[in-house]
Amino acid sequence: MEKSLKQIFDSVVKFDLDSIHADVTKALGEGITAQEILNDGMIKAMAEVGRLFEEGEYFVPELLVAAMTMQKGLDVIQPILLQNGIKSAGKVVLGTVKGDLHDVGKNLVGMMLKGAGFEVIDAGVDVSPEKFVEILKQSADVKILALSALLTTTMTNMKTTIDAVNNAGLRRNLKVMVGGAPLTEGYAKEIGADGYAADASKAVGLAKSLIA
Ligand code: B1M
Repeated sequence: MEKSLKQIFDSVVKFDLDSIHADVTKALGEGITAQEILNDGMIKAMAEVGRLFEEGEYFVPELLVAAMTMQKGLDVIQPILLQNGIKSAGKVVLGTVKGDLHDVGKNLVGMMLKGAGFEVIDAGVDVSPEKFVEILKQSADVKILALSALLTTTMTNMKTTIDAVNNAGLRRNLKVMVGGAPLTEGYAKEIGADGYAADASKAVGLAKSLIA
């Protein structure tokens, strides 16, 4: 791994909130691309943080500060990810489902969608099915509802959300896409989603294909 990428990796794993901004800026200055910084620096680091948590070396507070560190790093590359934005490919409502507080992946998906020209309404985290329905009722022309879940215990709330949206009669011109670490293509089909994406860049391809 290149030295600057290793530095970014280390800063996220050791949640060095003070140096991550400078680390990412330095790497960009050296010609390392935003994609490389994201995939080989920050996302790899979060996988390592997850491993340390599973092994009992890290606890919830460490997870939290690592996520804050990654978010701070993402803020630096955000303008680059947004650069290619062509105005409105379509409106997307994006949120993490009820009971789930994980938002780094959701934010990344939102950033990439914006970069691809989508207008993104961020519903936040721990969003109940009723809240999603309310937001969809209030926002005209939403083409896609994008749901994120990181926990096996909350992914079931994607189905509850989809059912609530269907029952409210909002599905006619609306596609639903889902994503998040515990999900699979098969699960997405089972719960009645129109598509599943494994990562943020695949989410962009999927969103484009859903409204094509
Ligand atoms: Co949590 N947590 N966490 N955590 N946490 C995981 C998810 C876990 C895998 C860790 C582990 O055990 N290895 C585990 C889940 C186990 C499971 O259910 N299978 C876990 C657990 C158990 C928990 C708690 C229950 C811990 C506890 O309290 N005992 C608790 C639950 C709280 C809650 O939500 N109710 C909890 C809490 C937290 C924090 C709040 C402290 C913090 C999140 C802070 C925040 O998000 N602001 C946190 C963190 C940081 C993690 C890990 C370490 C990192 C998550 C992350 O940000 N990844 C995570 C372990 C891991 O992922 N390796 C873990 C980086 C991010 C870029 O990736 O979010 O996967 P990700 O998003 C990807 C894809 O999944 C996909 O694209 C993204 C980019 O490529 N994607 C989509 C995501 N959403 C998408 C939507 C799409 C398409 C693609 O379309 C709509």
